[in-house]
Amino acid sequence: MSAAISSRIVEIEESVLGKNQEAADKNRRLFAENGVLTINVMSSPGSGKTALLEAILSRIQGRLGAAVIAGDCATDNDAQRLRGRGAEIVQIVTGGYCHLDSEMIAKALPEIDLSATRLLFIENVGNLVCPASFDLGEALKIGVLSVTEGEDKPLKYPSLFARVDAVIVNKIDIAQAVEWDREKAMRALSAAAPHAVIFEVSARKGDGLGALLTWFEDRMPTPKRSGS
Ligand SMILES: Nc1nc2c(ncn2[C@@H]2O[C@H](COP(=O)(O)OP(=O)(O)OP(=O)(O)O)[C@@H](O)[C@H]2O)c(=O)[nH]1
Ligand SMILES: [Mg+2]
Repeated sequence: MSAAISSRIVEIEESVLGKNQEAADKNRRLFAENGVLTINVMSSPGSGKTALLEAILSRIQGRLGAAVIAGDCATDNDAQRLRGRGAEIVQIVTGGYCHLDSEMIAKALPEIDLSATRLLFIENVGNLVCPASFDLGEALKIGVLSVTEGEDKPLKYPSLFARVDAVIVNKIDIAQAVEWDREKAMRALSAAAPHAVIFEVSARKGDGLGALLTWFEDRMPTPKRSGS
């Protein structure tokens, strides 16, 4: 690749990320004004993001206002699964794009009553690479790693794991059956995500979800809107 072409690619990347950052900053201000804790959930396809959100919404139903923006390349399957648990659900179908960006989130926000929302989960498109580069305006980035994926994934996809505030190790109910090497995984996580809090959970059985929810609730901001 010539030097001219590669410098043009760098310019385009910078302009895409710069535009993304502007909308992310606006989203973040809106979340802060409304006292919404926004959580960007990222992982490979099938690690259990939607299953986790189904379990979390069922637990907080009637107690905490919650909403989910679910990103998917092609379907609204996740939104259909998440409905009926007392939360506002918005599906973004990206039409093939491998990640959500902050402008997509900004366009979805009018569909959510932020003043009644304390927790807003964003289920990113299943992908361990692209979502990591796009700030959506969230307060917390969460990585999900399931025991069926292999203990080395944090080392193979370091850009995502280096950015997350917490890692949820999911599907621990089947850890033994798939010979999950917990020590090896924890070594990989402490190298790739040294600052992340680790939660070991089963979205299916409910193990570990109480501690995870307490961690979220401890981080919920108070609304800054005047009169509230
Ligand atoms: N045994 C077990 N299976 C789980 C658990 N969590 C999720 N699964 C299963 O894993 C499969 C994938 O779960 P999803 O929730 O669709 O995963 P996802 O990360 O949302 O997938 P994408 O949206 O496609 O990226 C489903 O068959 C779930 O039932 C768990 O804790 N234990
Ligand atoms: Mg999903």
